[in-house]
Amino acid sequence: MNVFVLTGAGVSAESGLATFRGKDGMWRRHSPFDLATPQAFKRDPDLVLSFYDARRRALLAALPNDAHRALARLETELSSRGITLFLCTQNVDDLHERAGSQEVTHMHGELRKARCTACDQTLAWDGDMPRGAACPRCGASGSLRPHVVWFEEMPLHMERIDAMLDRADLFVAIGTSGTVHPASRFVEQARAAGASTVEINLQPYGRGAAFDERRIGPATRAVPAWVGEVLAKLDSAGNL
Ligand code: BJW
Repeated sequence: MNVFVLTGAGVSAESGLATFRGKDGMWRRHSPFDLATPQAFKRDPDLVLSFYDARRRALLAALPNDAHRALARLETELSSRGITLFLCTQNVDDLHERAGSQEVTHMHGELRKARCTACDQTLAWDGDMPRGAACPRCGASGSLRPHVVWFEEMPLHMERIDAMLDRADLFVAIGTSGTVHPASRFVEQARAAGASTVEINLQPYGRGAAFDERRIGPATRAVPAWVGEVLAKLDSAGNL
């Protein structure tokens, strides 16, 4: 049995990290075309690096919440019963890992890493990113960028994600607006493979018809409640 969990910015909102498209979302205050495209980085690297420096500082001050912790517990409990939980996040934060999740697939990259555009190596990076600095691995100058996936770039780990969607028995989307391709199509792909589908969100997501079940509420309440029910069902029936 395989469980596929997709998380988005809403799972980290109650840890104090802004979402993108909500009322106080980042894309309400800034245009993604100025901050999250390869062209924006080429045009004004200082603006883009400043945006990511501020977000990295906010991330270092943030803590995982009860939703992150419930998903870490679910992974442990399922794994002890021989069930795989594949946790795929669109988030660039590391709050799932800090809550105890062991396997996290970051399809849009990781804020606490830098990548060299010359040698393609990634490096742990917790400070502000220097402007025009040389890559410590290959020495190329001005080649470091945040290890995040911008619009028009290919998300990471797609082969593995597709394989896990195709074998999912249960698909759960948590705190994502479902507006960004390719994550927006995951629910249909999992459903076509025969998975039951659940959405957990503060408000219903546009692709409602693709979900068998919807749970509306803040992630810190709705996710622990859903995890508790899944585990209780497993203990009584032995399957999901
Ligand atoms: C709560 C809550 C609480 C709040 N509890 N819930 C036209 C031009 C150019 C490109 C395109 C185009 N049309 C389509 C495209 C493709 C484009 C795309 O989809 N654009 C659309 C926006 C139109 N996609 C891409 O370019 C992607 N690449 C690509 O498609 O490559 C080709 C390809 C082909 C075939 C296969 C595979 C690929 C790349 C997308 C990269 C996205 N990058 C960003 C920035 C990452 C770095 C960073 O963090 O800065 O990723 S954009 C941003 O959106 C970020 C997020 O991961 C992503 C998704 O957002 P998310 O997580 O859903 O957040 P929100 O804010 O939208 O929603 C929050 C939700 O939480 C809401 O529903 C709330 O209700 C809820 N919520 N509080 C529970 N407490």
